[in-house]
Amino acid sequence: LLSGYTGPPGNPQPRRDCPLLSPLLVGPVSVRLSSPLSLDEISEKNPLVFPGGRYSPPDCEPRHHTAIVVPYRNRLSHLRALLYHLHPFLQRQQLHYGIYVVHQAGNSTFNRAKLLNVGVREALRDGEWSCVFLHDVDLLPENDHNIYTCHAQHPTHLSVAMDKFGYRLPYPQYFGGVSAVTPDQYLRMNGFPNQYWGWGGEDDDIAARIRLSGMKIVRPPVTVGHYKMIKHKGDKGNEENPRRFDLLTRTRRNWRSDGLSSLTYELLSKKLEPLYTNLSVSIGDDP
Ligand code: UD2
Ligand code: MN
Repeated sequence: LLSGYTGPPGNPQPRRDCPLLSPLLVGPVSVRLSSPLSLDEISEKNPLVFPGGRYSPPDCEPRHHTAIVVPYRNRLSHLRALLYHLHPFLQRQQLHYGIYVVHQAGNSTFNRAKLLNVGVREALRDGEWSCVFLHDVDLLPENDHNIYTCHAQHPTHLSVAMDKFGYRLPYPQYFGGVSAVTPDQYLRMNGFPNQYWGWGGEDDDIAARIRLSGMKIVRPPVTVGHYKMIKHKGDKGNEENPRRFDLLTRTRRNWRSDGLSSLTYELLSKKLEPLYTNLSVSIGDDP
């Protein structure tokens, strides 16, 4: 090849792959727990984010394509803090990413795992993603070496060290907070349970599915997996689920029939907001 040859005239030069390790990473970051900024102000700070909360690095070909799915209802101040923090965080990681907020419409009992099923299915419809993150709205990562990508074989649990648990894993099978799956892993475990209405247990069910479908949980080092949880009280409509212990005894029997394979819902709207894609969804209620 002649040095300096840039291809036939008018043909854009194929872009260089992004480096294996982003040069933009800074390591530990301090997070502001509540953002005084409005969504408009956050948009102004993120001029390269496209409608729907999409981003792709401007100067290199991204190696990773990550959708972030956030189960959501009535937590606007947390959502603002998350978007304020996460957009620059993911941009420093040089990812191609998109943020999906799955909004449970109506006042029925909250169902985090079912919302996650909806979010994964709808995000994958967009055909861009090789990795899907399942992200509580109130968790802010404190170290950008905690890279938001998937492991090829096994589901990942990212929020291993949270302030609320004294920056330690509360128990070995813990899978709550922030985790990630590839589309293959998601299919293999038949997604997440649809039957956990109200607070608790659904994360342990997901961890059990991972084991039952022959996979394991991988994690970043504790020093890197630091998160702050914005302090909050329990939400109305998400009271402790008294049936969670009983349901958990049945995961082994139920995981193949309850999950992605039995998922039904009505997508009320899909709207490309400046900082995220809003999926408004009707998922029914605790029978
Ligand atoms: C823990 C887990 C969480 C989940 C939950 C039990 C951590 C850090 N997280 O969270 O992953 O397993 O226990 O269900 O340990 N949400 C709303 N609106 C509501 C209710 C919930 O948006 O009215 C969403 C929101 O994204 C929130 C998530 O659901 O972060 C989990 O609910 P939570 O924050 O009330 O529960 P928490 O902190 O005990
Ligand atoms: Mn929380």
